[in-house]
Formats: sequence, structure tokens, C-alpha cells
Amino acid sequence: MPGMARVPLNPSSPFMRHPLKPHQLLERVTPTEDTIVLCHFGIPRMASADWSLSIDGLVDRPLRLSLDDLKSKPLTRITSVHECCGSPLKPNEPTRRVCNVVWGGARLSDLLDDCGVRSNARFVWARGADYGVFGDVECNAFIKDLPLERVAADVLIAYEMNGVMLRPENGFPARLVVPGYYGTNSVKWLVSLTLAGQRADSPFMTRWYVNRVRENSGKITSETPVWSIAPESLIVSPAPDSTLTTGQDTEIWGWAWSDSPLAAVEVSADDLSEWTEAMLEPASGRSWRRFATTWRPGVRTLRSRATSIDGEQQLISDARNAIYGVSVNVT
Ligand SMILES: Nc1nc2c(c(=O)[nH]1)N[C@H]1C(S)=C(S)[C@@H](COP(=O)(O)O)O[C@H]1N2
Ligand SMILES: [Mo]
Repeated sequence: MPGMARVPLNPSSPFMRHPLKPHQLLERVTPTEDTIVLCHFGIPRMASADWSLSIDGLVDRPLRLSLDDLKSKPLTRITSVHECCGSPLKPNEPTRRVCNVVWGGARLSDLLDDCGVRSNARFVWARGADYGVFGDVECNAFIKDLPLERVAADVLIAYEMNGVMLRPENGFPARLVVPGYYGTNSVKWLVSLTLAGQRADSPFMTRWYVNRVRENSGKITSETPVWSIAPESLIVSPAPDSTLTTGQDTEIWGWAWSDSPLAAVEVSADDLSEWTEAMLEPASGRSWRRFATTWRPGVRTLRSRATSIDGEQQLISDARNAIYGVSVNVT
């Protein structure tokens, strides 16, 4: 933005924390030091006293909020699955970068009520303080958009993760959190929100993070933003390479989640020819859900697959949410 001083980045290069492997996701709420971290350009370092969030565009009363202003709003805490959709340069590669965390902050809908959103606004553009080169493109900012109608549900301007102030790598002093959308939409180091009538033209919305369906000829037949999290499930136990005893009942359990509510999670213990419905705990807000089933060891590869109420189901391969398989030894 013209006239705006750039915040120093440290590091000033892409930064990520290697996520836990599925069998290490033992806790319902992932400890902060084990959460995923993804930064396209590095980590902006900002003192909270220097930070502010402006809300502008199609509003009657533009606002500029300090961290104290944000904290003066009612604090809302939401436990939500937080999943990276993987590299936008390799959209069909499953990376299983996921955790479940408790976000705390102000509800965006409360802030928007204060600004008087105009009737022609349809999208919220969120801009972070980071910048740099990504995929050979010089980017002035990390900008994402989301449909305005989504805001009413549970979108937060979060300043807490797991009950304490955000760490620098997670977006300190404040970030957007869009529960149910892939992590990439939850803009960190949030400095402005702009209400607009159309989608943002940021490369992070037009070039990358677009689901493209192609015909065999290569022609693109549909393009949709990488917003909603597709159904997914991971077996936590048994761990890969465990040694199990034939005939002895063993619990298979894991986590499943989706933006649309889940209809079922099934487990295959027989090389994909047969699927058995697992027990799925009741939904609790935006948290991932535990599934479990009992199994008599006999085969060597276990898989789970989730289906949403819209009928969307995990595929075996070539998708970011492709089915995960665990190979075990049976003696
Ligand atoms: N400003 C900004 N926000 C960002 C990113 C970024 O690089 N810059 N990365 C996004 C991506 S791809 C993911 S998966 C999540 C990761 O959030 P976390 O690092 O707090 O887990 O932040 C999103 N928000
Ligand atoms: Mo991501």
C-alpha cells in the first residue's frame, strides 16, 4: 500500500515447521509447539504498539483498530481444525499438515457491525504485512478473500492460540481465522480488511490456490477457490510398522474433519475391497472428530475414508485429501 512502511521479515525467506506425522497426533488439541507453521515469505516482526488493523472499502465508517480496541470486544474461543492445503504449486499432493487448535479473538461480525457494511459488499479482502517473491512473482502483500456471507458464522480476528498470545510465526499480533476453510485463507499479521463487490485480484486467489478441473484435452472446465476443507481422515493408531498379533482385537482410531458436516467415516482393512463404518463421536463445533473401530489383525494395510453429507468422499490418490494408508506387521 502506498506510503506504508514495510515491516522487517525475520527470516525473510519461506518458513515452515514440519508437522507431526498422523500417528503422532495423539492429542485432541495440538500443543502449540507441535502445530503446523507455513509462511510464504518469512515472519514479519511487529511490536503490538505499532500494529493496527484498518477496515475500509464498502463501509459507511472506516475503522482503524489497535490491539487494545480488538481486546475490548467480547473474546470468543473456537476449537477448530487447522489444515494447510499443501503447496499451491503441487495442489494434488497430500501433505497432511494438520492440527486442531483453540483460537481466541474478536468476532469479525462484531467489528463489521461497527463499520456499517454497505449492501453492495460481497467479499472481504484480507491483507497481511508480509511481502516478497513467491513462485517467481514479486508480491507486495499476501492477500486472500472470502465471501461476506461466511463471516456471520464464526470468523475471528484472533490474537490467541491455545489460550496464550499468538507467536510471531502464527501471526502476532493478530490474524484472520476462517474455521472450516483451509489454513491459507486465515491471513496472518493482518493489517487491513477491505469490503469489496468482487473477488480480489491477488495472485494468491487467481493464480495459486485455485482448484482447476481439466478435460483430457487440458481445457479447464471449472475453477473454484481453495476455501472449504474437503472431507479427510487420518488413522492415528495403530502407527505405521506396528507389530500386531493375529486374532487379538485391536482398536483402529483417528481423526476426521470436513467443512461440510461429516456423514460417515469408514475403515478398510482389506485392501479397499470392503469398507466398514467406524464409530464417529458427535460433532463439537469446528473440532476434528474421533473415529474408532475394532479390528482383528489379519491384513497389513489399514485405510480410512471420510464422506461429507454432500456425498463428497476421499479419493485413493491424486488429491490433497487422498486416503491415508497405514501398513502394519501381523504376526
Ligand atoms: N500473511 C500470511 N498469512 C498466511 C500465510 C502467509 O504466508 N502469509 N500462510 C498461510 C498458509 S498457506 C497457512 S497453511 C496458514 C498457516 O498458519 P500457521 O502458520 O499459523 O499454522 O497461514 C496462512 N496465512
Ligand atoms: Mo498452507
